[in-house]
Amino acid sequence: MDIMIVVQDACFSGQWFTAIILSLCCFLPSCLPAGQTVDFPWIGVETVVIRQGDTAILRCYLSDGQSKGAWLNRSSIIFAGDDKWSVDPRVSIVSGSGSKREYSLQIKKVDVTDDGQYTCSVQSQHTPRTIQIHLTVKVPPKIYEISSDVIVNEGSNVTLYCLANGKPEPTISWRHITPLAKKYESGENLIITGITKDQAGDYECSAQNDISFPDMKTVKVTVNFPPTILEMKYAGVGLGRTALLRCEAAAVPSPVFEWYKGERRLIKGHGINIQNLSSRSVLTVSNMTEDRYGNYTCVATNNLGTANASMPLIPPSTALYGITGSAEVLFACWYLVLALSSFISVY
Ligand SMILES: *[C@@H]1O[C@H](CO)[C@@H](O)[C@H](O)[C@H]1NC(C)=O
Ligand SMILES: *[C@@H]1O[C@H](CO)[C@@H](O)[C@H](O)[C@H]1NC(C)=O
Ligand SMILES: *[C@@H]1O[C@H](CO)[C@@H](O)[C@H](O)[C@H]1NC(C)=O
Ligand SMILES: *[C@@H]1O[C@H](CO)[C@@H](O)[C@H](O)[C@H]1NC(C)=O
Ligand SMILES: *[C@@H]1O[C@H](CO)[C@@H](O)[C@H](O)[C@H]1NC(C)=O
Ligand SMILES: CC(=O)N[C@H]1CO[C@H](CO)[C@@H](O)[C@@H]1O
Repeated sequence: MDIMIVVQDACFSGQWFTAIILSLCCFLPSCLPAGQTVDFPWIGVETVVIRQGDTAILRCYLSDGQSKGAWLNRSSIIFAGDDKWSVDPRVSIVSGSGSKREYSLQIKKVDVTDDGQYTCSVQSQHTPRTIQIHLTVKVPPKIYEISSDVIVNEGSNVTLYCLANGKPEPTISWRHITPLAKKYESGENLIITGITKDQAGDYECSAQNDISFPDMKTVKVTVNFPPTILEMKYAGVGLGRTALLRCEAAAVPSPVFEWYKGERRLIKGHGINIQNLSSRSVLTVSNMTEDRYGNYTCVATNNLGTANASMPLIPPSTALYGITGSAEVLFACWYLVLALSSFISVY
């Protein structure tokens, strides 16, 4: 190999720098005829793996006092002997004395752009050596974009996305945060076709690679659906007492309640009171009179639909327990339970 002879000659004539350049030249593709690669038995190839932001030390030793070294980042010279050619303040030489003189390259605050091939070239009186170090920079996963919270109607198709970067490329997975914590197929996009109300809630995107803890973010999915009446209850009472009717509905968004007696809409006032919480409404009829017995209807409405349920309010004489002292106590007690439970919201 002609170039080797030139290198050797340069070394013996003390032109160490020329020798370095010449030998380094062998690694630069432009120095070689197209398509040709050269195998140097005196090349060491190593890999250094480092996390972004950490300090990397690429080890190289000069065998004796006469040897000279140089460092290259791909094809550009960083150091030639003790002369710094690079303007990058993060790079420096870690030197040492002794029989095995250290000539290592230190790179502070390593970034992804530093990833690549570094070459330490050592020129000695006898044998030139080249050490190639591949610096692999790894980056923890980071979610940089995710769907914003969505509100959809039941039955819609929903697509959520989650974009993350990292090195190696993180894998993205989705989880529905429910007691069952259903897992979905991995991928940037989560597609839910024909969403049901049970699928409402928080969806967690997790981006994971082998560098550190996964990065996680959540998207809230609100599923609107029309009302259904879950329950209608009442505490019937005798004349002059207070009756309580409770209507409970499931709906998103929260329904608006209306009460009817027969065909007539009931409004507040004249012994009638309507109190509503997000999912339930309580109708209070104080000072029960004969004409207030009858058929009561609760109507729950939201922007997706309406639902109703009816129930007859009848005097206790026709009820299961009849008008007895103990029944009155029982009703009073039931009334209390109803009154209390009505105001303990399910949410
Ligand atoms: C290595 O070279 C690349 C460009 O080729 C540059 O972005 C990077 O900062 C360099 N790193 C060091 C440590 O010199
Ligand atoms: C939802 O997706 C399914 C299957 O991809 C499709 O057949 C349907 O038409 C879509 N529905 C809507 C409301 O876009
Ligand atoms: C209850 O109704 C009766 C008969 O209508 C009436 O005389 C009485 O004042 C009412 N009491 C209350 C507290 O409204
Ligand atoms: C109560 O009223 C509703 C609606 O007005 C009606 O559908 C239902 O048949 C009535 N029930 C009785 C027992 O009258
Ligand atoms: C109650 O619902 C039925 C259908 O389920 C409907 O025909 C009726 O009009 C509703 N009544 C009221 C008062 O909204
Ligand atoms: C949201 C809702 O249902 N609001 C109703 C609560 O009750 C009053 C009567 O007291 C109604 O007027 C509201 O529409």
